[in-house]
Amino acid sequence: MQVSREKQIEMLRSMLLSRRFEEELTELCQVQGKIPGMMILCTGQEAVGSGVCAALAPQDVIVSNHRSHNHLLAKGADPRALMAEIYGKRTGCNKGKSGTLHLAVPEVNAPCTTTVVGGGLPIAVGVAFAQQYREERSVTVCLFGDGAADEGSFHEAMNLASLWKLPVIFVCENNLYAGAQRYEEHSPVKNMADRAAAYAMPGEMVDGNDVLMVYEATRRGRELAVAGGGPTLIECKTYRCRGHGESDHQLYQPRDEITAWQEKCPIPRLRDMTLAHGLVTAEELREMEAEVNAIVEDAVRFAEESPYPALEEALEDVLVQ
Ligand SMILES: Cc1ncc(C[n+]2csc(CCOP(=O)(O)OP(=O)(O)O)c2C)c(N)n1
Repeated sequence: MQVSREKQIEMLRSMLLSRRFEEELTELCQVQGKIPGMMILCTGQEAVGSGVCAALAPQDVIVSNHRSHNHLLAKGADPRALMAEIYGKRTGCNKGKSGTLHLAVPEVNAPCTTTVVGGGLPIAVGVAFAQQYREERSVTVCLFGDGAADEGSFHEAMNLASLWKLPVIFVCENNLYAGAQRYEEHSPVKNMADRAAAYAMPGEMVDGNDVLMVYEATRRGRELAVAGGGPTLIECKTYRCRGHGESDHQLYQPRDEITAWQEKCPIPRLRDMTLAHGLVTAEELREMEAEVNAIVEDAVRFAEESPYPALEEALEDVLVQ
């Protein structure tokens, strides 16, 4: 099926925004030392979140993980509120209490980012159960890494989702590494998508650097799920171009492997294709890049000018039972 011009432009813009946002984060934490704590980026993997979210409706839910910036921006999170949160400011989407690793943006139906590897899977199944129970026409997408697919929670989530035909799409972002461990060192199956057969659900393996393929696979998974057909497992083969976090020197990643994958970067891939097919002009592309730069600049300014939360605020929004 032909992906519309509007969708292609939307995905290109979404990937560009995500890349620019994270380039700025690298500068802010590594060069300027303005953001404390661990910084985990998705550079090179943008086609996954941007492709998935472009195939979703606003009412659909995503459950993300520690590598979440691209997912949240693609789902429509406000870059200002995200940046302020990453700075730990009161104007952040979680009032400065989550920082980069636990971002939640309920307004765009991204209620949970969990850093517990594999922890998002049962949560997503629970959300999908609620959607089914309430007879909503919506789905939940759980985005997780290849490492998470080797946790027990993965198997439990897949089993229950299939048994109850829940409207959930499992998206495994296989970036070849789980921390410093290569895929082959932690998983005996060649393709994570093959595991779908064990739970009687469709499994699709796609080039995770091809945003159109990711989009199409998600669209199919959504169609099936809202029709009551149950879950799908989509494995997106991609690559983590930076270290696990920004303090990781990537000594275990062969240099030529990184270079080879950088050459398969999803952004120029879609940009060149849209240009070649006459879907955008070079001038329109320049405008899009300028617009994205301005959004990120504005988000940084907003975050810097925002106050930190007061000490007493640490006791607010705490659930006591
Ligand atoms: C239950 C649990 N075990 C271990 C960790 C430490 N840890 C954080 S990220 C990570 C690697 C996860 O790899 P993967 O799921 O492939 O995601 P990626 O980082 O590649 O996006 C590990 C082991 C954790 N946060 N939670």
